[in-house]
Amino acid sequence: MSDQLEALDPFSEDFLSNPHPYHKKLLAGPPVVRLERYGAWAVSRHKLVSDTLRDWETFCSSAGAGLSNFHHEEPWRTPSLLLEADPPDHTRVRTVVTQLMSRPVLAKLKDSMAEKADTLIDQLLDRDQVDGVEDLTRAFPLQVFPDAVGLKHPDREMLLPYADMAFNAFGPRNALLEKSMANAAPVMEWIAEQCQRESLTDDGIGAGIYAAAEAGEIEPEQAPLLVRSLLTAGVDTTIYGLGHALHCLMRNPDQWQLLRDNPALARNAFDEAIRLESPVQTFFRTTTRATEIGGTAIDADEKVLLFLAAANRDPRHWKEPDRYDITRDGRGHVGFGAGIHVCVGQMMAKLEGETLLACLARKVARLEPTGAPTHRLNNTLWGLATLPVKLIAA
Ligand code: QZP
Repeated sequence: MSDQLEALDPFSEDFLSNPHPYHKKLLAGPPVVRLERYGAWAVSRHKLVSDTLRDWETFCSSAGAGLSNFHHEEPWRTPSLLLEADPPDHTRVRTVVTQLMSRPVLAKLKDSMAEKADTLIDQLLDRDQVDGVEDLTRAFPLQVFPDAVGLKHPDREMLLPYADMAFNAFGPRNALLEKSMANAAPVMEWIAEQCQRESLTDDGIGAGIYAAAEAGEIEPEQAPLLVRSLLTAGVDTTIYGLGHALHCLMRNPDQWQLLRDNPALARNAFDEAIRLESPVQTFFRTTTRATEIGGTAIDADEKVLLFLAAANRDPRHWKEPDRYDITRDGRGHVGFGAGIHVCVGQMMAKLEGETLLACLARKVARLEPTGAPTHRLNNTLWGLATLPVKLIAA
């Protein structure tokens, strides 16, 4: 059993296209598994994943949050000031971004977001051919998040191939990564341009980052890199999460009915989809010193792969872990990470989720599947490419 686990390739097509049976095997196995082919350690149990994420002094991020160890390998892009940094460097920039994603900022976005959801859903009601992903769960974040950042450019599609590259790049140099990087140069150039002050409106989160630089809270050259963080991490993650939420509601008519009866459950319905399907399946930390996890000794400068998705279904922690239950108390799930690097945009993501699902609950009587969904493979992200559906108006 343990030998089998050591031969696992969590970045193979086989694993990525149907991860849950593998997560079950990992959860039933020893607390830590040596992944021979990658020379990394893998952790899946909820307690160990959560504890590891919180111990940033032993499990650092500055050597990269992917398989590649920045102490030994050149990063594919300038490292992120947020994700790929440790205190004290991390702390200053994180504080600025936290404030720009806080409750008062989100409160101001709420009404316009709800209007955009309204308009979008009205266009789809009773249409025969709707792709739940393309027309709804991709279209919505692709509009509202860049709007919140203040991106002037009207065409946001380029954000998708960029995110595909970034999230594949946390894994090994396999065919998935090669394919997404095939046309990297123009995409990277476009992104870099959108991160400049001139590409941003005066009233968005991006302008807020530049204002923080003017106020001396961060260095001027850090501003475009922080905008880059928002554009990298803020769109595709939510797209995958919303796709899962819609799919979960389609597969669980009882939960859809609960949501229709009480649209106030929309926020939890979204968060529960994040727990159950975990759009961000995995990422890595690097040991700063010799340590142990669950009794297994681990040297310094080793990569540790954290299976967020497995932890989110660990039966040691969750009752009926495989059940989609929109009334569940999901606190403690690690779908947004945990500790000092916990998703800084999670309130924004939840606002988007709450807004779209509540609007659906009010306007749609039934979600009728009209074909089989397809998955989109990525070394880090798990989600749908297409989801044929008919939205029967209420
Ligand atoms: C990606 C960045 C799940 C995380 C690995 C998502 C993520 C967070 C931050 C950045 C990129 O700062 O570029």
